[in-house]
Amino acid sequence: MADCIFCKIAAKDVPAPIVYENADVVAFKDLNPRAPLHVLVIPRRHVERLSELDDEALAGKLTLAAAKVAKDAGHGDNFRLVVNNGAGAGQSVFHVHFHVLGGRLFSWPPG
Ligand code: DGP
Repeated sequence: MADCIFCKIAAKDVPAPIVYENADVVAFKDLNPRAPLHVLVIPRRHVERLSELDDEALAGKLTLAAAKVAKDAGHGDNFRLVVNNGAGAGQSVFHVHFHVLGGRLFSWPPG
């Protein structure tokens, strides 16, 4: 989508520290990290939010890519996966993304 910053990152029109990519997904470091490991995993295809993602295979690929990113960063045993779905849940970029967070302790419930 023309105006989507994450589409531009996936297309490499906007630079970002990409840590993993394959034919379907791209993973890059968050601009405003909230943990020593904070990577965003996105589908190359523009989908606004998780509740609009209807491709089970793609959902699986995003999940497996997130686990791989955590494992490759040395946090495979302890990491948190977060999806903010909708503005009320904290979503600010409307291209679905999984936050992969690791490298510190996390409280529960999340704020
Ligand atoms: P959310 O609030 O769940 O929609 O998270 C959006 C995240 O995207 C936020 O943690 C900051 C990150 N972000 C926004 N713009 C950019 C960007 O241009 N580059 C990178 N690397 N991250 C970005």
